[in-house]
Amino acid sequence: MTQSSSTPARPPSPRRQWIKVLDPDELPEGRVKAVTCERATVCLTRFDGQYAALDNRCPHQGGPLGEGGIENGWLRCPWHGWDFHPTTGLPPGGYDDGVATFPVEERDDGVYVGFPPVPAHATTVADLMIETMVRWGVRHVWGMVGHSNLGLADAIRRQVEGGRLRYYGIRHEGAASFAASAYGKLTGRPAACLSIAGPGATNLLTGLWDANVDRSPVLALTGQVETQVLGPGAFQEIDLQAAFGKVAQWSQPVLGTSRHPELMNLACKSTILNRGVSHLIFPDEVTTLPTGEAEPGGPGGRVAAREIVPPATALDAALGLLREARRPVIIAGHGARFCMDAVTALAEHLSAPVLTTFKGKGLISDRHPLGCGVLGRSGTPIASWFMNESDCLLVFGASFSNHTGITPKKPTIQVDFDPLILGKFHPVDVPVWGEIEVTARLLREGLEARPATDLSAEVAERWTLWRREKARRVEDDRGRGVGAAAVFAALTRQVPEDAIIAVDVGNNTYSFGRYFECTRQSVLMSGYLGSIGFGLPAALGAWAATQEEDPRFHGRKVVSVSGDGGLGQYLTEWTTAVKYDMNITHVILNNNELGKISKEQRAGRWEVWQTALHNPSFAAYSELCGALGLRVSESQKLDEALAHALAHDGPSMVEVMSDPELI
Ligand SMILES: Cc1ncc(C[n+]2csc(CCOP(=O)(O)OP(=O)(O)O)c2C)c(N)n1
Ligand code: FES
Ligand SMILES: [Mg+2]
Repeated sequence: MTQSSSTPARPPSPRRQWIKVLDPDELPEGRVKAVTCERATVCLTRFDGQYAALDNRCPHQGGPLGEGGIENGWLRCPWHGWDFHPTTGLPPGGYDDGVATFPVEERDDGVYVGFPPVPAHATTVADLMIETMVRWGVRHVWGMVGHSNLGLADAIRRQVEGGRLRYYGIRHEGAASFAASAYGKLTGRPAACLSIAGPGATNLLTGLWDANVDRSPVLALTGQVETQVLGPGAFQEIDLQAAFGKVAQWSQPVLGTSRHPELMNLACKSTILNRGVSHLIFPDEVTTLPTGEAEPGGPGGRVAAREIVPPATALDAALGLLREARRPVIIAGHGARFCMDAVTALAEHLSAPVLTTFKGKGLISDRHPLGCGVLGRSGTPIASWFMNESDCLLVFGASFSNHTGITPKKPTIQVDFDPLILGKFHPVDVPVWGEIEVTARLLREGLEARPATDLSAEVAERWTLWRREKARRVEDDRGRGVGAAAVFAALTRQVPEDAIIAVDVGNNTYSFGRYFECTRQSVLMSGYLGSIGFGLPAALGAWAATQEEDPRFHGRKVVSVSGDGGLGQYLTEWTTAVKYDMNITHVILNNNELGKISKEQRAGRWEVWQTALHNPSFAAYSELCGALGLRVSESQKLDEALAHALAHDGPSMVEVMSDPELI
């Protein structure tokens, strides 16, 4: 029969794909088995000599029928015991709303199921929002996939497979947020971390607080229970907006009726401009809703240039103070990280020594004729000497923490992009609200160059004294392990000049601040939060930046340093470094104790209590994970081991058996 021209042609019915699911007699009579093909999972049954294939999802709550059993002639769901006929899928009682079935054929070589074709993917809310995130420049996500974020994870997977995003599955969500925070500190650009609802989300909190207090841009993407059960306290439901309310400067749930790209636009804009945490909450079912014709968002026209010029009055006051000063010094904090060319040019113009905060360690080379190293508790006597001898402090991007101890007793000019930081802890003579690079340039243009004074000779003289003292400490040996001065002297010799170094917290880190001499390295730390455990996950974050094209980071070596207490917090992340073949060298100072706490207990006249640690051999652990592991017990062996580990192509760990007293 021919079709009449007036009847529209019916679209050809989609062809099933016949796939072999069982060998002959693989499934005994009366048994069931789940098989997944073409993204469909079927529950195969053999009952009364007949094979059948039922949809594996129980219509009640999605229970896996293939994990159930046949009893008294009924297939029973393992979750709440609903019954279905093992071959027709129909429920008892003559109802017809059972489980869907798939056609089955018994052939000579086994049992085949006719699977329906996989429907074409329709863009979802999650697809649209993740694409928007990528358009804003987010290149990396660290996280753990799970029940309440699978729609979101699928959207991330699509971007990863398109080569526009990288994803790293970590072992604890705390490592995901630390990695993202470290990436933000290093690059100034946001990265994302992903978790499920409830415990995954709460695990993110420490790293997010790290980002919050150190002003690092981080996007937190958390799953949430379905909106239908939100409120009364469903499984893994916590009030995420309340839990993240203080740590995220922007936090919003994504609803079915939201303007989805716009929410992501605002999350990204806010994390970049406020340099803090933005948080999006994705109820499970919302992520997979179709989006129709909606277009993804992006940064075009949403972010203004930020090179703001300080007010003329503030600039004039700063110029006046600097013209009078005989010995001005510059103090650079983490906030000056991306503006050091301009700050250093100003320092050279004025022949002003440059000190840094601990978080700013390395912003000027310790080999620069005006570089004086770190000021404060983890600092050098060079920096404190020049602060005390100066008659004017010019401070860029520092927050005046106790740890740094910038004196309130000297005339001070403070420059920052955030007006709330200006004069935060004590009044300053000239607070200058402006972008640091612009302000440093304007100051240089407004000031006469100072003839090269003998200050650089004085800087060199102070370094000679300090290096002499450090050399004496390198020789210290009580026969109870390697001293920190020797470790960091060897690291100074061995670590590449442009390495990225993530440090931790504890005596090991204070010693790093004092003894390690920077050239062009970038140093990352958990500054205001001071969280032990930061070092290794931060290295995961820094390594991601080295995989980008950006010449500022591309191909640089990543080194992390921690104590045994700190590394213990995220030890399993070493398997993450192995899984993604990250070229990271981790140096652990193993002194078998929470050394900094023992010291505090002694200093406070407490009993030294509960600071001893029971450790594995970290070098052996590293080998067990599939990485290089080296152990050093004598300072003479440090250089060789470090050189070997640093040259290793892949993750390597150097465990230095350390004397807790030689710090
Ligand atoms: C998450 C967290 N818990 C506790 C502390 C308190 N704390 C500071 S240093 C330290 C000891 C660190 O020990 P270790 O990593 O072995 O370094 P060490 O001082 O021995 O070099 C502790 C527990 C902290 N800063 N962060
Ligand atoms: S999910 Fe099957 S009975 Fe509840
Ligand atoms: Mg220790």
